Amino acid sequence: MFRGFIVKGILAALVCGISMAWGNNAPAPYGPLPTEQQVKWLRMEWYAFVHFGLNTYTDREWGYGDEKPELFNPADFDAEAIVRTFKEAGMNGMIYTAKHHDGFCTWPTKSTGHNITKSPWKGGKGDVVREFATACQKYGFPFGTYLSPWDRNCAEYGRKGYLKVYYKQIEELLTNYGPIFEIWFDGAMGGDGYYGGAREGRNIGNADDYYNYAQVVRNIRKLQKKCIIWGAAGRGDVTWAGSEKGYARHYPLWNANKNKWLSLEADTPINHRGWFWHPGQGGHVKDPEHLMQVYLSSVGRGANLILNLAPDRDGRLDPADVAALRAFGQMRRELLANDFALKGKGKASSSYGTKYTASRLTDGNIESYWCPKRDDKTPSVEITLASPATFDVVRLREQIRLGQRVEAFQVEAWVDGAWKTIVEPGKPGEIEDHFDGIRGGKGHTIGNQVLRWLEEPVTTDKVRLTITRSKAAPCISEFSLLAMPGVTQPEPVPSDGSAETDAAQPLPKKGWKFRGKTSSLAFDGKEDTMWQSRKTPARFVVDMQQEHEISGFAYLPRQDGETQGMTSRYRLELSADGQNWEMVSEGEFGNLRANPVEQVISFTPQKARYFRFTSTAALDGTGSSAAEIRIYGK
Ligand code: FUL
Repeated sequence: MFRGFIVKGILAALVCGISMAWGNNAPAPYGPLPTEQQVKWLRMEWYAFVHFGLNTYTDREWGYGDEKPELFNPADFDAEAIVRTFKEAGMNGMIYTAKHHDGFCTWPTKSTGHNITKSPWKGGKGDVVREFATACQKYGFPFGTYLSPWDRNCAEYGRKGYLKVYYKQIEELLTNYGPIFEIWFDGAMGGDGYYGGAREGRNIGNADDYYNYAQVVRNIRKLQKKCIIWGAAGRGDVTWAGSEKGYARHYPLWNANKNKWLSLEADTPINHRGWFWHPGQGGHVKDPEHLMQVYLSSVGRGANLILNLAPDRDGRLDPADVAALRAFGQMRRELLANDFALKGKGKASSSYGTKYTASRLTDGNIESYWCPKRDDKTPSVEITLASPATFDVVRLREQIRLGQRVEAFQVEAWVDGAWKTIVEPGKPGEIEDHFDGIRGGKGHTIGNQVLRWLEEPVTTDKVRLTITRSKAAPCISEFSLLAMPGVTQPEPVPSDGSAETDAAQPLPKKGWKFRGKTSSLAFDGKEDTMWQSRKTPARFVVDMQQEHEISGFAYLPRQDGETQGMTSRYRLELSADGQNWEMVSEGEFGNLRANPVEQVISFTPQKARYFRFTSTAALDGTGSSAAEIRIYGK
C-alpha cells in the first residue's frame, strides 16, 4: 500500500511538472521527445569541423597507422585565429579530430605512445586539443572532439586490449579539457592497417558489441552529462544525415527513431579535395552559392550542419577556404536578417486556447507556438504583413519540445486577388533527395526548422499556411518570410603557396592511345562514362605518344552513386618504352565510400611516355573502375 502511494505521488508530480512547464491544459506531448541538450544542440544549426593531424603532412585522407609522429610540426598554428574566423562567420562551435583513423593522438595521452609528445612541435610539449579548448573558452565558443574508434596504429585493435586504450582516451578528453558539447564516434572501419607492425586486416564484427557502446554512453553521461554523443551505433543523441556532401539525404526528415528522439547531422568539407588539407587545394573550394545549397538541404531540412575547414602544414586555415566561408557567412546573415512576417497579424481557423493563438507564429519567440483545436483536421492561418514585401524563402519551426508532428504543409500567397500556391503540400511516399534542384521544394516535415526556397520571389502582404497532414495537433512556433541575398563572390585570394599539383597542368589528351578495354572512357572528359573491368586487380596503359615530365595524376571514382569497383588501392607505373616499368606511386584512396571525390596524387616529376594504372584492390568485392583520370605534367 505504501508502495502504491509513492508511485501515485510520483505520477502526480510528473503530470504536475509537465503542466507547470506548459501551462494548464497545454497540448499534450506526442511521440519521442528531445532532451534539453538536443533542443539546444539543434538551435546551434551549424558549426565547424577541423581535420588536422598526420594526414595533413602526408597528403592522405586516411593514414595507415605507420606515419611518423615527427612529421607533425606546424610552424604557425594559432588556435585563437582559427576560432575567431569561425565565430566571425557566424558558426556556433567547432569539433576537432583529436585522433583520426591513423591513431595519432594530438594531445599528450597516457593511453598510447603514438602521440604528440613524440613530435618536435613545441619540443614535445604541445597539445592541440588544449589550445583549441582554451581558445574556444576564451571566445565563449562551444568545443567538441572527434575520436576515431578505428585505430590503425594500435597493435591491440580488434582485441580486448584496445578497449582499455580507447576508453582511457574518452576519459582524458572528457575530463581534462572543460565542457565538450559533442563527441564524434566515426563509423568507418576499413579493416587493414599497421596495427603495431602486423600490417594485416582486422575484423571487429559487430561494432556495437565490440566497442560496447552501451557502456561507452553510460560512461560519457557520467563524465559530462551535457555532451551530445554522435553515432555510437545509434545509442547516442545524433546520427549521420546520410552523405558527406552536407545534405540530409532524406526529406521528409523525422527525428524519431523507434521510441527515441535521434537528431541528424550533415557533414561536409568546404574543399572538394577532402577532409584534410592537401597541397594545391586552393582552386577546389566550394563557392558560397554551393554552400548555401548545402545549408538549405541540411539545416533547411531539419538537421544540423558541420562544415570542415582544414589547417595546412603550418597550422593556418587555407585563405581560399576562409574567403568562401566568410562570403557564405555573410549570405546567411543577410538571409536571416529580415523576417517580413515578423509582427504580422495572424488569423487562425482555430486555436487551442488564448495562449496558443496565431500571433505566436510571428512574435519572434521560438518558445511560444500556435496550436489549433484537436478536431481541426486541416488547420490554417492567414497572416497579414505590416506592409507588402518581396521574399523567396519560407521558414517554419515546430515546437519540438512537444515532439515532431507535421507531415505536410502548404503555403499560399495572395497575388492579384487570388490565392497562389507557393509551397505545394508534399504527398505521402515522396522523397526529396536532390541537391541542386533545391528550389521549389514541397512542404513535408518541419521539425526544428524547414527552409523552402521558392522557384521565384513573391510580392504580397498576405500569406496562408495550411497544415495538410499531421500525426497530432500541430504546434508551430515560428513562421518567417525571408529573402535570399544576391550571391556574393569571395574576393580573389592569393594561392595557398602549395601549388605542387596545380603548377603542373593536366596534359592535353590529343592523339593518346589507350590499351585496355573501355579505358578511353576514363579520358573522355565525361563523369558519367567510365573505365570498367570485372576483375581486380585490373589495369590499363596510356601511350601519350611523346615524352612528358609527369608529376602526378588524379583519379575520379565512379559518380553514379554505386561503390562497387571503386579503387581502394592503386599502383602507378611509368615507362619510356612501354616495356620496362618503374613504380612511382602506390597507396590507398581512403574514404571513397562516404566521400567519392577526386583523389590527387603527386610525386617527384619523372620523364615518361607510357602511363600504367593498376587498381590493386576495390570496394565491394571484384571489379575496377574510374570515371576520369587526369595526368599532370609538362
Ligand atoms: C568519415 C571518415 O572516414 C573521414 O575520414 C572523415 O573523418 C569523416 C568526417 O568521417 O567517416
